[in-house]
Amino acid sequence: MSLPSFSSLLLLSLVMAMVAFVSSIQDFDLDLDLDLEGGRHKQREFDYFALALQWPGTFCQRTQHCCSSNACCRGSNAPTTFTIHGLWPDYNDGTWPACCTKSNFDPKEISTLNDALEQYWPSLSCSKPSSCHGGKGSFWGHEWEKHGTCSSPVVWNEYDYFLTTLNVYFKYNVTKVLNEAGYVPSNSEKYPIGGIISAIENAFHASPQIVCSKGAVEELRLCFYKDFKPRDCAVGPDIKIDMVTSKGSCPQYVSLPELASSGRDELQSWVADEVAL
Ligand code: U2P
Repeated sequence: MSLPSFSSLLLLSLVMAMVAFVSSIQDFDLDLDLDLEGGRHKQREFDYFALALQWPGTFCQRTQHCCSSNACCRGSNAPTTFTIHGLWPDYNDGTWPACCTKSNFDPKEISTLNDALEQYWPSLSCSKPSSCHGGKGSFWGHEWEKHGTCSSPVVWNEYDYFLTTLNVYFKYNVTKVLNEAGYVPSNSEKYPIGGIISAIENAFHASPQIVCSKGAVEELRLCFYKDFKPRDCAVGPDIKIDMVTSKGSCPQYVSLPELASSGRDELQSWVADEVAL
């Protein structure tokens, strides 16, 4: 067998170098696709924001017992306007990213916002929601870890997430718009859901999404482009019209209940319990 010539050896090593180069490029692509964070695939950038608001008059009807973290139990100081549930980055197809980074909630980072958050973003329940990386935590911690961490490249840190949400909430005052249109809290009136939606569309030039429970408005969502200009919540080109509608789970006529007085009675027994301890 004759030995390979110098030129064929050179050709062979050139080919091998090219194969190694091409496969290193492919490995690099693969690394980008499989960029793991906290053991899960990195989630793609969201399409829009939903500002989710809750109606205490409906939520607080569910209060079984009281605790210091539940704003339903503040007696005459319980909230009587829509309060914040969260600012949610969403996809146009009706799904959403969640728990995107390992950034754990740190209450110290938002201590200067505490008073505003207690007033406008209170928990309306005593139960502790699950945190992203095991265990249970606060309502704010849950919202930051589940949704806030998915808000880049618009919002990058915890403080910005809460401040941005408060600012959007103040700018688009749903309670005021509804009151001015005659939709005031009442335990006897029922209002046409179409009228409520129109009042919001007229004020903000975008359709909200409304969620009901037993015929009462429970949650109302306003939606925004990434620059916080209002946009319709319900339909994008790639979502089926009946998947999410403005009316959500609501009947033709809905109620906007006043805050239940039972919360106040329970407050007294809760305060008494605390004092007795
Ligand atoms: O609607 C029920 C729960 O689903 C989560 N949700 C809903 C819509 C959406 O766009 N994004 C989203 O996360 C909410 O879960 P939470 O943030 O309360 O854990 C909502 O309560």
